[in-house]
Amino acid sequence: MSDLKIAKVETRLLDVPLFRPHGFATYTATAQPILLVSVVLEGGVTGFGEGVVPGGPWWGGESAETMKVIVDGHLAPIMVGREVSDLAGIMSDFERSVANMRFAKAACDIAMHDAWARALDIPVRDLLGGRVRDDIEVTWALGVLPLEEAVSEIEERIASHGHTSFKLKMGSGDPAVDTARIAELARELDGKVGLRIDVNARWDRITSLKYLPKLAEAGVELFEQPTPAHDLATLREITRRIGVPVMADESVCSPADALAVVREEAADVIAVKTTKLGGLLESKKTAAIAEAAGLACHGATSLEGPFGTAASLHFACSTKAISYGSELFGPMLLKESYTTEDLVYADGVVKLPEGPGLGLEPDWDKINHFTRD
Ligand code: MUC
Ligand code: MG
Repeated sequence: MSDLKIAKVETRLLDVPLFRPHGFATYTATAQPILLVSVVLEGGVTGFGEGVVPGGPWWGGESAETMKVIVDGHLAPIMVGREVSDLAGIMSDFERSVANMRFAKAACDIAMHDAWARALDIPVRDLLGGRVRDDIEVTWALGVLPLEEAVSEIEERIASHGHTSFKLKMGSGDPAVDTARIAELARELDGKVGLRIDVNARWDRITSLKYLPKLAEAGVELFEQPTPAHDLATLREITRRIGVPVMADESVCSPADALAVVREEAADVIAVKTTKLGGLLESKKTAAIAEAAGLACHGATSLEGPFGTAASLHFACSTKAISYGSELFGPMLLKESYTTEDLVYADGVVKLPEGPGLGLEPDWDKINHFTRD
């Protein structure tokens, strides 16, 4: 028997209510579906990962349900019986059996990192190269909301958690109305906090070139993925013409995508989501490409729960290239979480939890409560 051998992989679907609905460009979520993946080692240690997309399959095609099919039927059989320290080899074997499905692979990558680090009694950050920081700034994201509600949520978050930057979701309605809403919000806030927008790839070239300059004039400080993922030429045009930093999100779902953005000079910042990239190893490669090219990286989120967010935090705290802050606020959007201790958010930052693995322990009563029948 080897303590590090993977004895079994378990999955369960959770539906975790949000404290308020979160409106995206094409979908409004009231709960976050999460595939909780447990990797159990022969020595008795268990590691946890989360399969999460923002609300549903509208973002990238995968959902918590598709992930369950892929993990149970195709990825778990590759993991079981292998040493967890074969992690890089297991991830590479995933590619031979399953194309794409990066969110599902990320959940397994993270659960294996957690199990391995717990077995070694070290934090996941140490498996990822060690410390560059102990906390990171957190941008709070607002769903699509009427002006008054947006202003009051921003005021509340400044007072309660000291956020200094806010992301506003766009792309859901008439671009003229949507732009007027954000410009009005920027006027009300009068430079008190940083404002950025995420259009989730919903605008075409003409719409972007018409409305983004108005948002620049209103003081918006970052444009996240205004145009479709594949259209790097337009992203480059926006980056060159408007004079506000542009962040690529949907355009970068692999290290090769990051290289394409670098070659096309299509963006200033890359949104690194450990989920869409297929886990911590692929995120490291993506960040390295950005860093070598002089691009900034943002510690982005798919609205993970506590384990997924902690994984992205260990990654950000071991990766110098994550130089453009984070939006690792996912657990705060949940009405209630499911670990014995919560991640600590204060003064605009989230702190890396202490302890082995991801540094969080499951609360099984809550997990059972959120588990889908
Ligand atoms: C995205 O596209 O960035 C992150 C925050 C949020 O509100 O939506 C996500 C997804
Ligand atoms: Mg985005």
